[in-house]
Amino acid sequence: MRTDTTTRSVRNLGILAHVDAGKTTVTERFLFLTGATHKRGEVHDGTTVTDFDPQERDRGITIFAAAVSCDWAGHRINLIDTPGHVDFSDEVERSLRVLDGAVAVFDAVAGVEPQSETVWRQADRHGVPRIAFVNKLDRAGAELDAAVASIRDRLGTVPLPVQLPIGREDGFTGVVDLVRMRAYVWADGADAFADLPVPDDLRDEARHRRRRLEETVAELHPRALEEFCERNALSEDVLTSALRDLTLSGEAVVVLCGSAYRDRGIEPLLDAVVAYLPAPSDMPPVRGEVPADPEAPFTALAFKVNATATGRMTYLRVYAGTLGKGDTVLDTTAGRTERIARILRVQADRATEVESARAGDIVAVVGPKSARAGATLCAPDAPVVLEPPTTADPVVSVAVEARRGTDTGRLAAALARMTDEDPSLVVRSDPETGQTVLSGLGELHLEVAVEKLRRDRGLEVTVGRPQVAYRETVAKGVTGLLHRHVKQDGGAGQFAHVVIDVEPTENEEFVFASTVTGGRVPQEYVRAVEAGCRDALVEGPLGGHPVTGVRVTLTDGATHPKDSSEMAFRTAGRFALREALRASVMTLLEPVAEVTVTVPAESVGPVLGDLAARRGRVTDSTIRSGTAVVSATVPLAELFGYASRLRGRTQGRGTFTTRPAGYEALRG
Ligand SMILES: Nc1nc2c(ncn2[C@@H]2O[C@H](COP(=O)(O)OP(=O)(O)OP(=O)(O)O)[C@@H](O)[C@H]2O)c(=O)[nH]1
Ligand SMILES: [Mg+2]
Repeated sequence: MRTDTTTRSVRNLGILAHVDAGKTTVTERFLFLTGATHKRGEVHDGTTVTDFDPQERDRGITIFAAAVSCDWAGHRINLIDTPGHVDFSDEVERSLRVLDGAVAVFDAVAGVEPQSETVWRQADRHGVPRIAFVNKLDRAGAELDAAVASIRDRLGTVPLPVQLPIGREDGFTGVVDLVRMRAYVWADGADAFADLPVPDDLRDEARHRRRRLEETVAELHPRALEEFCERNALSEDVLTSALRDLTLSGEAVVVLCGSAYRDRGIEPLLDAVVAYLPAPSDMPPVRGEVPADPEAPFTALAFKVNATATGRMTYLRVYAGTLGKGDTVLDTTAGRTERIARILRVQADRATEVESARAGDIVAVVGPKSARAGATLCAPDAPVVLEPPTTADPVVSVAVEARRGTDTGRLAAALARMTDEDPSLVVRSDPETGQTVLSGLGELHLEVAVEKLRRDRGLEVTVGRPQVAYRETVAKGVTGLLHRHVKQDGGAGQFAHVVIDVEPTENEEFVFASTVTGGRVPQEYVRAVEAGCRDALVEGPLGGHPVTGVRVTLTDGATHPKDSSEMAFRTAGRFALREALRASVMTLLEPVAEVTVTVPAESVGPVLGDLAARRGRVTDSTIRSGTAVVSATVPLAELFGYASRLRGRTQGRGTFTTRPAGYEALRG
């Protein structure tokens, strides 16, 4: 394959982290230092480029993934600043699907936090190579070594620190680069950092750490090992290329450090992005699908849809080929062709029009009217379907209603558009009450959605109390349940007999097996029974909730030479499982969350009492230098309103984070 210089010099990366670690601030500094912007915005002033939504500015958090680009050292960096709050992890998932690499940002005081671990695992699943940036080294209590240890212990990876901080906390002024063995110092008020020899008092420590870095790299990398054995040291060249290889293979993670807020350590981080993270052409062809070749047929994945005042923007990651303005493309997901009216290079809330986009690019297009997030757009004569990003199941719902009856239609349209933009939001109408129910990933997710209806669409809505999504599972099953489906309705009769066993499974999945012998039930009917069982799982006997964690075994059955059909067996399967579930001992499951509460030590008593009252189970509790950290699993239903309650009990000094922890039997 020929080398394409354009594709080689692109870096598509995401900035990932726990809430508040400093992703948006790092992004802002990238834009400033590369000359893409002319002033530094601050999150607390509501002036950053990527947190441009009014709600983001008010709340001081990122809610929507924002795409920006900048140029550094002859490379084009397309980057996506992602939200850290757990309720928006679907936004992170969609971004990860189209990225080639990531910078994981950590707080130097807290180290690896719950959501850092979640996004790390997400990136693992997508095979996205990453480098780590330990931020906020200027804060009191910041400790690079402790953060590195938590990366090793909690993320189970091999951290490779390539820098040594100069100065501590407020006196943190720079870093020693252990690859080049130079010191970079950022003086207050200076335009650029000084590139200096390693200071005398750090020379021994720097040599010692360089040695450890070389040893670790040599253990993991055959060519480095060869040189290390020959020369008892690694050259800068071999070390750099080994660090790149180890990053791409995910065997180890390069760790840099700094303070984004104080503008320290950002230029070396940009250098590391270029040096270690992959170009589109370095990645396995879209994880096995199409090679990153601009001459190949056009193939792109829509990962974000945004309905703006100027029209519907569809964000694309182009994997192969070249897209020109005016081209017609096929949306294989929806099965329709769309014309590309405009191609835009996006800078957060601004965009410049371009004539074309090629393999490796991230752009937005105007024209497609129906492509949803996750759709594949491709050349009409070379149809492909790329794997869409997965969407998490909603766990919290609220009933929404337009305050003015005349707004009902507008509300429905606005909700439909919102679920197009964010597939983790689901709208349905409650069959019993007729109410419109909006479901999402958490209380904040829904609060933001409702606020968006108010602000962007001027809709006044009444919102019901949040409810959690329950599930049902089998505690004790039944064996030998026989269902006879025989129906004579004028035409051809329907005949199907099935016998099933039902048991609980270990995890939450549905397992189906057949032990029928002697061809008593032909294979196509067995498949029909399985489909019928899946139909029955939609509504359990306890309260009509989805059923999980069931193993169904088809043990026997009977057919009729004339009157059997797949349809008859599917219906029989559905009724058989429905009856079997009614006869089984069923358990109601509710979503639970892992909660980590950080409070002043003197408030720990009331906080523990409150968690117990919320049916929480404390799993860990530590007190260190006046601060208590309590971990607990708590039913999600009990966490509504917890934020304000905690603030009240701790005079505003308590904070907490949550992380979904699956489903558990309803706690008494
Ligand atoms: N002391 C200190 N504060 C920082 C640093 N970097 C960021 N902050 C502050 O930390 C807060 C959170 O920073 P953000 O950049 O919004 O963090 P984020 O990771 O984008 O947060 P979310 O998008 O909401 O998950 C802001 O008040 C920043 O000013 C740093 O290096 N040192
Ligand atoms: Mg942010």
